[in-house]
Amino acid sequence: MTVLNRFFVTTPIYYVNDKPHIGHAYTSIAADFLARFHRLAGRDSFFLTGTDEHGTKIAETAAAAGKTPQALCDEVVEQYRGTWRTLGLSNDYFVRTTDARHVAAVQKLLTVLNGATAPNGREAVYAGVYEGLYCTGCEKFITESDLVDGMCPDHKMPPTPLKEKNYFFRLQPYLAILKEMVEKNELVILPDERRREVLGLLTTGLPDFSISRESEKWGIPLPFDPTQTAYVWIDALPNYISAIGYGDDPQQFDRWWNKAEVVHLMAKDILKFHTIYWPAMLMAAGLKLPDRIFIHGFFTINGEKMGKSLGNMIDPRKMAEIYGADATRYLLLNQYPFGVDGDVKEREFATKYNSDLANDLGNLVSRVAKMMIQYCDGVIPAPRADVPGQNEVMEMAVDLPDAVYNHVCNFRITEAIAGAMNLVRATNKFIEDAAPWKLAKNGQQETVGGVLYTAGELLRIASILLYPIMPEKVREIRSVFGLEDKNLTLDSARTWFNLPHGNRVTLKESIFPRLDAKAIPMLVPPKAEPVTVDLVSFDDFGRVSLRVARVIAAERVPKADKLLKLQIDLGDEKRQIIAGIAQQYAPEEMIGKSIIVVANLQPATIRGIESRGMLLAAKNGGTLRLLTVDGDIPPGASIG
Ligand code: ME8
Repeated sequence: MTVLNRFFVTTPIYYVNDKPHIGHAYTSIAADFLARFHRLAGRDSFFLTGTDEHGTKIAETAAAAGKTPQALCDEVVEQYRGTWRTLGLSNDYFVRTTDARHVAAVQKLLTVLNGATAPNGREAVYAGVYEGLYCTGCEKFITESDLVDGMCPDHKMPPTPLKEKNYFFRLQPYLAILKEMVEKNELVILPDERRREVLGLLTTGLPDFSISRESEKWGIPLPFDPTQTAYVWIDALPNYISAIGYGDDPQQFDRWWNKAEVVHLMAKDILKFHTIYWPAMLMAAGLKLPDRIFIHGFFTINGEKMGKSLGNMIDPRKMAEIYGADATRYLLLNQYPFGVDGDVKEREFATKYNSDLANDLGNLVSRVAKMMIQYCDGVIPAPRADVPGQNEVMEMAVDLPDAVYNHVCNFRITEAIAGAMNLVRATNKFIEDAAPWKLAKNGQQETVGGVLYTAGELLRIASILLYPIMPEKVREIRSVFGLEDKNLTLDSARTWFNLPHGNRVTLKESIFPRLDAKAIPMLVPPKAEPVTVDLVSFDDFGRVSLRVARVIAAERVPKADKLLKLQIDLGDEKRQIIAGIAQQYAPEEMIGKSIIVVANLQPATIRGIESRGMLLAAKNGGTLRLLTVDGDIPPGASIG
């Protein structure tokens, strides 16, 4: 394969039925990493992302929220844009399928497809009737055999039966051609496991697919039959060409589609659309195919599929509030090798942050800077040839930029980052071994300078290699040593003794402050422990008197940090109870609340104070919430 000096990378365009989660962020950060790295290497790069805004899923979500689909899209798209800004994405364009530019390009493509002839001599697009089960969650037809207990296994909802006129794309005649292209790696599908999966699909054969819907109105009308709406996938896939001028800018389109290496990134959930439907559509339209399609891993959270209903979707912006944007990028892309499915364990974020970023990288920066300030009057010292250990560490570093870039070119993102971090660790070891503090004690001032220069030089090289994953932090690191952005290039990482001696060193604060893992709020709440109970009879339950009580006064119990003493009104009497809620509720918050108490509990003495009754609360791990009564129920009312 000839490597074109232009690189065009895309993410899927994400559905706007909900705000982004770390699965979306994972693909987007990976694309950003690749685009930034290729730019470092001098490749002209274009990074595209955006949102998928048409179709039944969006229309239904909008209706449920009492909004027009466009209003919902306009709202959620800002969540995406905001999140990508927070995470420092350097996308060159953001495509929305509701943009007039995109709509015009899709209509142009549909017109071309409608006039196209398939390789078997028949028309590529034809009208027919579709009858089947439609899952709105997947935005696709599914078969009876896909269902589990009558529901779509991915979306846990029953599909809708549909029978309507549709236009179809004649896929059959393209399958053999596509298979040959995949076999010959003219269309590269990675990793190999996914390539084999695609070859399997191409061998067993797939039916023609429908490209329009009669029943859905939220979408792009077919130019040759406006009673029909383009199927959401037929509308979405062409974003990859509409965004670079397919409809309106032939020069730009030629530059980024025909004369660039085109790479699509995604997870396995949308493999078939990208590796079969999209290439077949492109062939029918007489357009070039993408060059490489990379299917990265799909991940679960603490062993479960991420989903709104499970309440385990991690918001990347919340993650960035805790760890910082660049560390979030680092932590997400380092969860497991790019291309391999895995489980995200939130507890490991803090451990990895502290070990890799606070200890290895952050400490290295402060160490080198502090020693330059202490031993070299706050300026970068001059290099020296006779520094102990220098040759060994230089040998490791000399080929590293190319080795790391080779990983990048082959989507081995995790290995690329590990390569840069190994240089950080090797630099730490070099300093430990050379022990400049000992040399300083022995009066070997010039060698101290030489050691620190080499350490700074290694750090400079590491900073370039780490820039694509942590752009802002790397800028901070480089500003400590007065390094200029214009030298953020792979060539500069390949060139030795580029650290300008004489530069002033300024260390303000720690680049990656250590985090106290225990103090970090969990983004995914722990699951409620399963509660096992013995069955009780109706009569047993009837013996418990549950009543509404109003809190009249509340105070803390001295020397008991969990207890509150409450005076309560039970309608016909006033009582005192002791409750273990002081860590969750302040005394003043309690006053006036209508709570539920077990009124006929035997009195007890707690810390020498009498308690006559017990209030009810829901507990989950360390979280505790009172049961209260909503509305106008007077104190004393019984609960049944
Ligand atoms: O499918 N692990 O949009 P979408 C890893 N609009 N990546 C994940 C992930 C997870 N658990 N969850 C989501 C659509 N992703 C269509 C695409 S493109 C022409 C139209 C990432 O919002 C991953 O990239 O459901 C996946 O393929 C994509 O989000 C699906 O995003």
